[in-house]
Amino acid sequence: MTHAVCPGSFDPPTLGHLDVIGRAAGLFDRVTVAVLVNPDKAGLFAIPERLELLRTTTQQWPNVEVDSFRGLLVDYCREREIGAIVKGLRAVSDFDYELQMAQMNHGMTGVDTLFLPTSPEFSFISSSLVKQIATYGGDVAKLLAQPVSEALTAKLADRSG
Ligand code: COD
Repeated sequence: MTHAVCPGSFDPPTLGHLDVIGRAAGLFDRVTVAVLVNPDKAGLFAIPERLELLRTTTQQWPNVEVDSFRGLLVDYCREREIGAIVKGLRAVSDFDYELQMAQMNHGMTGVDTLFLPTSPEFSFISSSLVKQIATYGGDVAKLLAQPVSEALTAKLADRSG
């Protein structure tokens, strides 16, 4: 059985993330979406909220599961016998850093990284830009799945109220 991981911060998950996850689900028997627990970065959404949003928005793919991890991604892969890391590539600017991480991860444990080129309609989307635009009242509903868009609106209303 082929098993891949789609790792990330997912704060919050965007349509770009979901595009990569869905395409990975078509390529592998099993896909784990793994949210990094970063003790140095609180983020806008708490980890359980991100997990819940990912579970809700990936339920159309029965071979996708959602989890969180701490520490090194390669250790997580080794413990769960995950053979591949799947990443989306948005632009050349992503590539330099992603290549370095892929080579480092392969050098440490032999786990390979597969890059899926972003679908053009999602290439400009990032969680950080979505948060920035939404914070200043911009409309980001087209960049997010509906449950994520609603959660973001509620979160920002909570914070300002
Ligand atoms: N279109 C396509 N793909 C996208 C888009 C989009 N619009 N937006 C994001 N993506 C993809 C990217 O491939 C990205 O890698 C992934 O989704 C997740 O994106 P983010 O922004 O949620 O997550 P990042 O980039 O903050 O996540 C970084 C990791 C958590 C994957 C990385 O830091 C990591 O593996 N950390 C664990 C510690 C570790 O092992 N460190 C050593 C590394 S060598």
